[in-house]
Amino acid sequence: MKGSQRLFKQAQLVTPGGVNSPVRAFRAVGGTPLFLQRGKGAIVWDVDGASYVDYVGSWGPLIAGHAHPDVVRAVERAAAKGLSFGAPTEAEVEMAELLCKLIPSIEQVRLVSSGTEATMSAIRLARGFTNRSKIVKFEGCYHGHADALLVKAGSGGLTLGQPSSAGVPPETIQHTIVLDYNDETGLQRSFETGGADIAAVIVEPVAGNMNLVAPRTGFLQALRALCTRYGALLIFDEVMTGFRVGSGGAQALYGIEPDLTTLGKVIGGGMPVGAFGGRRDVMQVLAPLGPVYQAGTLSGNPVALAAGLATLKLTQAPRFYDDLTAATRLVCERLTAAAHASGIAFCAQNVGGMFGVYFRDTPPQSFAQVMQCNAATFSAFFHAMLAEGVYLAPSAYEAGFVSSAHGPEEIEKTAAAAARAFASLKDGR
Ligand code: HOZ
Repeated sequence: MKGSQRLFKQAQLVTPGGVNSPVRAFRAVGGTPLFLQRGKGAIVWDVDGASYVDYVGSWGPLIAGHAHPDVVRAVERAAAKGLSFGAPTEAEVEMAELLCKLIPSIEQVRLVSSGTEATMSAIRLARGFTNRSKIVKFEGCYHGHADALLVKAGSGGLTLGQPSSAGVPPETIQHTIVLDYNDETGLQRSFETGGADIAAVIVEPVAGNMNLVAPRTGFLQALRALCTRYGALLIFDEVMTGFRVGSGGAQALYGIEPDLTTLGKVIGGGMPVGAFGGRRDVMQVLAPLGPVYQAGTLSGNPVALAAGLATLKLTQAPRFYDDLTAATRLVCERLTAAAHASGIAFCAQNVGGMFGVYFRDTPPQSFAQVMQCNAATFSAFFHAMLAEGVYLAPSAYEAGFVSSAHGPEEIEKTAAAAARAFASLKDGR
C-alpha cells in the first residue's frame, strides 16, 4: 500500500476525516489526499517520493516558495533564543511598524495567531466601537470559522456542500446579514432599512474562497461610500489578498481605504500569524485601553514572526510583485491555451499572485456564476494534473497560488501537463 493511503487510513482512526482542515480530505475531488513530506521552492514531495509543482503553497502563505533559505535561517535563529515568552518582544514592534508602513490604512495593529482569530476579533471590535450588532457579509466569502461568520461561507463549507455550519445557534447568526458579492444594491437596501444597526461590512476584496471572483469595477467603492454614509465600519478581509495581490494588498490595488483590515497567511510566511488593524480611534477601543476584550498566549510568537518578517522582507525586493503577477498571468494563459487546444470550455484569471480556473467561457462575477462552473470536470482535471505532477487545490472553490519560486521551468512543466490533462478530458480517458 502506498504511503499516503496507509497514513490516511491510520489518520482516519484518530482524526475526524483523517485531516485537520476539511478541504485537505479530497472529498470534493475524490481519492486519497497526498501526505506531503517536504517542499523546496515551487516543488513538494509526498511520502512516496513523488514530486509535484505546487499551486497550493500552504493555501497562500508561501509567497517565496517552500523552505526559502532566508526564512528558514530566521526561524532557526529565533527558535534558538526561545520559542515563546508570553511577554512583549522586539519582533512584535518590528512587525507592527512594518504593517503600518506598508498598509497606510492600518494606524495600529494587533497580532494574533490565525486569520480566523483576526476576523473574529475585528468583528467584535467593530461591534464594540459602533455599539451596533449587525454585520454584513457576502455569500461565498469565507472569513474563518467563527460562529457569526460561518453563514453561506466559501472554502471548506462550500466544498462539502454545507456553507453554513451545524452547531451555530440561530441566535448567534441572527445579526449576520448575507448579501450577494459584487452587487452593492443589496447593501444599499440593507442600510436604508436598518442602517442604524449595522456595525460593519466585512468583505474579501478579491474573493478567494469560492474559487477566485474579482470585484466588479465600482463594487468596493460603493461599499466604502455606503459604510461612510451610514456610520458602519468597512472591514477588508485581506487574510488571503494581503501581500499576495501586491505589497499594499487589495486596498492599494483598488485604491480603497477600509476602516479595519485583517491579515494572515503571507505575514506568517508559513507559520501561524494573523493580524487585525486599522483606524487608531477604533483600535484604541481594544483592551487594555478600552472595553473590547481580546487576548492570546501565543499572539506575536517570536518564531512565527521571524518567518513572517523574513518573508515580508523578500516581498519588498524591487519588481517582486511585477514578476509574481507576470508569472501568475503566464500560468493562466498557458492553462487556457492548453484547454482551448482541446476544445474545452475553460478560462483562468489572476489578481497578482493568486488565480482562479473555471470550466466556463468567462470568469464568474458572482456566487451564482461560480456555481454554474462544472465541478465534475474540475475534479477530473485535478486528478489528471496530479497524475502529471501538478498539485492544484483539491476543490473547485479555492484559489490557486504562485510563488516567486515558480520559474519558467515549473510553468513549462505545468503547461505540458495541462495539455495532456485536457486532452485526456476531451477523450474521456
Ligand atoms: N480554508 C483554507 C483554504 N481557503 C484551507 C485551509 C487548509 O486546509 O489548510
